[in-house]
Amino acid sequence: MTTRRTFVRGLAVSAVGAGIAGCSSSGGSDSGGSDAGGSDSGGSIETEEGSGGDGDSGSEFVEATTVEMTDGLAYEPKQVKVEAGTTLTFENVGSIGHTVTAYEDKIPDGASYFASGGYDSEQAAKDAYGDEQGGNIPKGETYEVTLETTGTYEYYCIPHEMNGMVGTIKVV
Ligand SMILES: [Cu+2]
Repeated sequence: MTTRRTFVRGLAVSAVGAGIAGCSSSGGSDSGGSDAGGSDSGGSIETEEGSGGDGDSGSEFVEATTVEMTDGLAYEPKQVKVEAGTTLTFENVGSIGHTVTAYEDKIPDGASYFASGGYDSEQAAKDAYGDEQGGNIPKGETYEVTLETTGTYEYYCIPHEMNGMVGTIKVV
């Protein structure tokens, strides 16, 4: 028991650290901006707009069918990639309750809305959580969602959004 708990906590801590490192490295690119200025003015912007697929940035997305929710207030992996029609399972491996709540304006056009508790809108999910913790996924419980529409979905944990508990699913 003790060993397992230590292991889980260690994972959570390292994931948070990675997240922070990721943020600060992208934000910190200003400091190195002096050498980037000259060479970047070429066609790189046109290329990005033209392709639109974003397939090259896939290295940040992990192929997985299970996302763990931890006491470190994080989804692991934070960025997950699945094939359309795959069932994705969110599992609470810690003791603190969480939700999986899609941002209604950050899912692909035409995609079905999803939220733990089965709510059909973000507002309904937020209201239900505020009223009676509707949609809460307690310790040891899971929530499953099957996404059919390709594209990128962003979601969050209602009680821990302010702690950075957000995630992204890319359906391909
Ligand atoms: Cu949470």
